[in-house]
Amino acid sequence: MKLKDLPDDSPYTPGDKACEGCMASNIAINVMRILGRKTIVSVPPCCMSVFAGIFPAINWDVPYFHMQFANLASTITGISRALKAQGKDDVVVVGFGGDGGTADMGLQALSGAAHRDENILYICYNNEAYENTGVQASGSSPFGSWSSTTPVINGGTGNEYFPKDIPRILIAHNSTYVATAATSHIQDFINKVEKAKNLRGFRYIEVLSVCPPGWKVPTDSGPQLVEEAVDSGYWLLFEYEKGHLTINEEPKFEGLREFLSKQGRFDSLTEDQYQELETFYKNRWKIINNYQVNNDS
Ligand SMILES: Cc1ncc(C[n+]2csc(CCOP(=O)(O)OP(=O)(O)O)c2C)c(N)n1
Ligand SMILES: [Mg+2]
Repeated sequence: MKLKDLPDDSPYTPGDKACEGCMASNIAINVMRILGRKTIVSVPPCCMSVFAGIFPAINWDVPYFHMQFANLASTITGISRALKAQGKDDVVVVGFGGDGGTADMGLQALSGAAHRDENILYICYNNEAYENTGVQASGSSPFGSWSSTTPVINGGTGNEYFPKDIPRILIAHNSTYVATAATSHIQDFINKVEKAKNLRGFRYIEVLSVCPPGWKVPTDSGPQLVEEAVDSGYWLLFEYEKGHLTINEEPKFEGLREFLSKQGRFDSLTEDQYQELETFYKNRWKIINNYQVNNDS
């Protein structure tokens, strides 16, 4: 599907209660424009479950289940299996999870579903912290970043840990489809959601999601920051399908310092921390690039 053919209708209706400039809201609208109305949705506790409201003032215009933190993947597995028992194969069962719910609290259920190759689509909107409850660091938060649990006051240095690589963990499960996406590369984003919609088995897409209050950035800076994240190698774009990994956009490795310096959460970054970050992103790229190089060997 080309961008110009994207239907205006979204089963996630606009006009939610998300913060100004929230990218998660935009991701929900656009993913649902592609998935369409034969879709069942589940969302665990996270910003998205809050800003979409509660019944009857809710933005989901398709069947929707709000579940507990740890069991998004098992919830959508149950729905998917119930549909199978009814002989229905044309309904997409999708879960939208935040990075905290995905990389930390829901990881066990996610791993189980990936291992069993359950027929589900899991979209992780990664805003790199537990934003909804006041910006606590998650397993996806970047090294050196401020959060309310990794303070930079009183000699603190921000987050001491590097983010978990959930796509790579799921590739190691030999999952049916694992991809990363960015709203700046919208055709690539559409292609991936459409592909995932039409495949059967375990499908996972992780999308970078700028959170202006959590990242301490202006509310209109999200689209530009995502582009810079891809250019600088901070956010890689690739997809893994049937044992093959494809890199969709080679990072230019330009502008990492500028990208970080635009975000208040990195205000206290030292030069040593910056060097560590740069090395981390370059090494991660080498690992992913090797997956592609080794495809046919
Ligand atoms: C078991 C449990 N612990 C804690 C909470 C409180 N809680 C609700 S939303 C949330 C943050 C979720 O973070 P993430 O999954 O990254 O989504 P985001 O808020 O960033 O959109 C937390 C900690 C909860 N609902 N349930
Ligand atoms: Mg989050």
